[in-house]
Amino acid sequence: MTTSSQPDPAKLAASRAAVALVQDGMKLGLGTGSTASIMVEVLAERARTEGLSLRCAATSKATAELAARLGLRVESLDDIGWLDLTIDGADEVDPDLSLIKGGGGAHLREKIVARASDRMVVIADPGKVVDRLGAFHLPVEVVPFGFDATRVLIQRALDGLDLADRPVLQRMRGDAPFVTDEGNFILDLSLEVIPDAPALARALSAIPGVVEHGLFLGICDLAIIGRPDGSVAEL
Ligand code: ABF
Repeated sequence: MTTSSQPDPAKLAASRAAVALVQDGMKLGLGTGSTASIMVEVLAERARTEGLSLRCAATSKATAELAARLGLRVESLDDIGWLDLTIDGADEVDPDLSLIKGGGGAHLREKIVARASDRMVVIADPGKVVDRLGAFHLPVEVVPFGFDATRVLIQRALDGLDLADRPVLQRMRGDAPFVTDEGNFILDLSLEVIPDAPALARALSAIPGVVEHGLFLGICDLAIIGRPDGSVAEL
């Protein structure tokens, strides 16, 4: 590992177990976030020591830079075409492998990469496992044009789903709006609990100004949960 500080042991355990699924010649999707960064370090070390030939598509500029700096071959998703396996973090994982992602603001690229993969594996620490999604805010990426109108339409959609009056807050970075890699804004929906995730996903996707929401339903194939003692559990 090249990180100066010691990596979180639970995230490291999940990363090692996920990287063990990688085979020579694979085309990989690399996630974003602190857990995915640890995984990229583990992957780069394994690729180096075993001489693996891998092609990688990154879900963010930050991950692309990290992976390239560690010697992994990073290409655009379009150049690679289709991926064998994507490994990514999550903000919440429920027992059905439904996810909330996007706390890092990269869920649009993360979803595109995950859907362009034969297999999507989530790596997480035990704090990410929930019975029901919703305690973590749900990120929604929206285009800047008509931003206020889009926010009103999102609020109305929530009203129709027994989620009235939940805060819909623009994500900020300091005094300025947070801007995604695609040049869009993020609205964070503070829902507490999501009674019907498929209905919410449909309602959000039907709003023109919404680019993508952070609900990943039916996308994740396996979740590897690392424990602080270095063991892992699979969902
Ligand atoms: C990405 O990074 C996101 O979709 C998710 O929001 C976040 C998880 O970050 P971390 O691993 O730092 O908790 O995977």
